[in-house]
Amino acid sequence: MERKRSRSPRRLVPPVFSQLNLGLQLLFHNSKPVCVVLKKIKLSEIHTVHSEQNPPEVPKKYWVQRYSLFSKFDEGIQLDTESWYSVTQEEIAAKIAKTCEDADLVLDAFAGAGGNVIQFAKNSSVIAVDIDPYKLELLKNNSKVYQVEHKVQCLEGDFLEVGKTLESIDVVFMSPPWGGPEYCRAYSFDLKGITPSIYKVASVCSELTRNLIIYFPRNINPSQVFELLEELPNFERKVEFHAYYRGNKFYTVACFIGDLVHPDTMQLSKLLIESTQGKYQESGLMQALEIQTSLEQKGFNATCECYLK
Ligand code: MGP
Ligand code: SAH
Repeated sequence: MERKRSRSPRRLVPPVFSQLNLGLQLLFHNSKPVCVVLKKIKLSEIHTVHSEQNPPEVPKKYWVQRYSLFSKFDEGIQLDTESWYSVTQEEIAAKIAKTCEDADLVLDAFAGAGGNVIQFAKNSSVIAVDIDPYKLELLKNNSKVYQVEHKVQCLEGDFLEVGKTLESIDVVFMSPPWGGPEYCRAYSFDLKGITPSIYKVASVCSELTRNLIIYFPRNINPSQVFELLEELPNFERKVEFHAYYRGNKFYTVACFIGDLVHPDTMQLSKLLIESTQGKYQESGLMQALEIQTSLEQKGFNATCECYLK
């Protein structure tokens, strides 16, 4: 009898790499252009410590990585069960915070025990929202360990409600619940499974900011991320994916949407010309003037108006 070969989801090329090329690309989603950048970001070796027995309530896998979660772990960091598996590793949180270090005010819509909040608070004031009051207790404790507690304002509640009460924020970050460690069993993570609805969350964010960063599992499907743009009508249609790697292990993805993405405009103009052949009626991707200038330099005066909004 012929044996069927089954390939585990882990061995397949993840959707983000099967659908996108590294570097800059112009794609069309729902017939509208989206400027997409995919970068691989290398992390240093994980800091694992095997010497001590893990406490019974903490899975060994996370316990041995505790100093990669928080380098100051021994100075009094506190986590609960959900935080152990969902906290953002310190090196990744620091890299994300670096991308928006000039922001005065950052909002973390799903703040948890503070993995991201602490790194944002090194450069910016931070509003930390969480529906679970105990998470905010942990976050306050952990912010003290890193001496940034004076930069953090905690708001308890459902972000869908709390977000509506806020005004203009420079950058909104979120690392929503992915449904626990089982998320990676599927080849493609379904954004529709996130509670609360990520589409409703994006819609609330569209009133608050022009800069959104979402932390996603490695099996994220990019076309579902482009669907989020429908909830963000005021945003530039630009999305940048940062795929984090440790050695050969693909870890997680941060997705930057809006003004935080700064693609090389000349390169983008070239892509626009090549892929639309001057037929596309509206751009929405860049300042019209920038497009006009670069098109003129290439002798495309006649098609210029096609690209203006
Ligand atoms: P992981 O999949 O548990 O670890 O999470 P790893 O080492 O990739 O597991 P493997 O055994 O499959 O190889 C990796 C990272 O994703 C964690 O350190 C968290 O930062 C983040 N993460 C994991 N989960 C289950 C969640 C979640 O539910 N919500 C959020 N926001 N982040 C999560
Ligand atoms: N980035 C965090 C981890 C976030 S885990 C860190 O590094 O520590 C996701 C968090 O979302 C959990 O703490 C959970 O309590 C919170 N959450 C779930 N539903 C929420 C909602 N509707 N509004 C706000 N927070 C919510």
